[in-house]
Amino acid sequence: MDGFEGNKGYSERFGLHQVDFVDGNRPRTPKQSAYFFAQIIEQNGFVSRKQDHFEGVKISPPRRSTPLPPSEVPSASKVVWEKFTPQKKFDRQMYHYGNFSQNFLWGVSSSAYQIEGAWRQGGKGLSIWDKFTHTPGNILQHDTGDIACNSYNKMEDDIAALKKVKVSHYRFSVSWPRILPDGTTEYINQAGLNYYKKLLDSLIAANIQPQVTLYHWDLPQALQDVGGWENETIIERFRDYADILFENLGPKVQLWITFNEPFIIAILGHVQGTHAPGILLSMHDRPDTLPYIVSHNIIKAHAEAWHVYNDKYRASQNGMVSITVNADWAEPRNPYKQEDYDAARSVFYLGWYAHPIFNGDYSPLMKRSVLEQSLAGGLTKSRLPEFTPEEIKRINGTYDYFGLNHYCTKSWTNSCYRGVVLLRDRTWLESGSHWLTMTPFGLRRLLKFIKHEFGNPPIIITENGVSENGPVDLNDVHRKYFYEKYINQVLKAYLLDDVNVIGYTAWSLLDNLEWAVGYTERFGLFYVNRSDPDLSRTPKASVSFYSSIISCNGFPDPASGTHECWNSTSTPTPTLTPKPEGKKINFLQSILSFSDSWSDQRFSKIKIQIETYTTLIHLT
Ligand code: GBH
Repeated sequence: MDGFEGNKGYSERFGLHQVDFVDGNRPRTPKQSAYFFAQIIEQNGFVSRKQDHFEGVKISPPRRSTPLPPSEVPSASKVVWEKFTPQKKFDRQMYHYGNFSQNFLWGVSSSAYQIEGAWRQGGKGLSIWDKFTHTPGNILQHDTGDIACNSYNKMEDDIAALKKVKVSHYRFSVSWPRILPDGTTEYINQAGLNYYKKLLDSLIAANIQPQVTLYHWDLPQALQDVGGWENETIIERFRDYADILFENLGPKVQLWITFNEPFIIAILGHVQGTHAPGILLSMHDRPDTLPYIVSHNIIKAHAEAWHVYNDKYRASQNGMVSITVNADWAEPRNPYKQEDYDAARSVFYLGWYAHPIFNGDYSPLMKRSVLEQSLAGGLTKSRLPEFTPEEIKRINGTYDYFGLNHYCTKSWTNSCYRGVVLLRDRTWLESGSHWLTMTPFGLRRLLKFIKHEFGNPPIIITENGVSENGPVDLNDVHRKYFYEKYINQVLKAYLLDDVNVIGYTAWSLLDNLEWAVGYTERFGLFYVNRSDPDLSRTPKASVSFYSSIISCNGFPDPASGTHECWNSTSTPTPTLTPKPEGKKINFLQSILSFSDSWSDQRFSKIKIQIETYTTLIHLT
């Protein structure tokens, strides 16, 4: 316990127990370390790394912490943390050799607004992103998607790029206003349908399977004018749009995605205002139920589209329809601290969408936390709308696989003063995007989490990738590092944890319009020269590297001989020794360019947004 430290008196405290020297009884309070040490004693050392489960470890929170209500919900995150918390860095980084399943899908991904350009060509109507990028102050350096990569007119170049990577599938999205200029079936734009039919034919001719996203954020502006996702009539509009795509494109498509990242639509579009339609909740006189209503309608619209396919097209087309949710992995900052553990558990926002679709209804955890926050905010009932029993039934099971976008892991803590807080772990490598650190280990954990939480569905990783900004360097070592490490973790999930991963899709084929930050952050496997009027595409070094992983269908063991599939220009086959984390890559922090190039007003808007975001994210 804390005691008398010679000439330092009581100012230095070495105790496992704190002693209150003001109180005549000298009460002792155990510190966190006391519990930790007790645990070591109890286990007579450390839990063996060979053991799959983290046994006998129960840590009571320190006496003075704010007690958090125990979760009545058994969360799969617990299973994952218990398995991985004792894992040493060495094991975490250790290479695993082996192959994916024989028909594993290897692809790259893109989205319509980010690459197509041709914003007023071929009868296309306007989308909310056309309006948003043309509104001054919304996009860094006033970039727009007017021309983007001009993929609408450069189909051959894109197909050539895809062939170079040797992908087996290509994920792209359809621009809703290109097919239905005012969002309704009143007028169907044949030129738009023809463009996608031609794209599908070219892909099939190149032996590349298409994976088509119906909605990657570019809502017809005409529908936004009548309330967009807030207006529940959008459910029928989306169903009709889906019906037209299934009917016209379906014979050429086996893999569909209804929505890309509904969480981003709800939060960035309708709370923070950094994405179209640009609603900043705290600055509008809007009900703060908005993101919940938007999400509620998206979930129903997804279910309706799935049912249309199921009822009208499945028998003849026999494809798979699902939704893509985005998810970070959440780590408790200190896994031995109950508050951090609870903090991390509360931020699994993917369940907002996945739970109703995969398990039926919003999760009890979601319901409880939104209710608590609503009551704490002075409301008399929860902000979260309810599904009727019929709706629950209609939504439950509307998936044929699990679509996952994943970029990184975040570390969480709970401080008594500030509540749930996101921390930055300085040891994690950075990228060209301030929000993205290279944290490969989290992908394996997230995959295992999804397996347990959502009934072991087949999973397709529909996006995973990294960015750079600043000067162009075609030798993108950071991207090679990223793909090597992340894909190796996917392999571990598949081979060691029995996760049913059936495909992997790299984001992105081309450097493209990275939404609010314009063309400043580049996620492409191919560099797009924006000062060349032809917008030429040049492969970065990661192309041949990723292509080698594809040809090898994973990571062949060098001990079993030389492998033809390893392209000589890609990095040598990894060795058994884990590579060091590497030097910190000095990318410009995009957050700095925010303050430089965006107006002060814009910057303060971001600060408010970050706060709103932190509050909201906790609700889920
Ligand atoms: C995906 O979103 C998108 O599907 C894809 O279109 C996009 O290009 C890709 O990732 C890369 O971002 O600057 O703090 O406001 C992933 C979700 C949404 C995460 C935007 C980063 C900006 C955070 N991304 N968000 S912030």
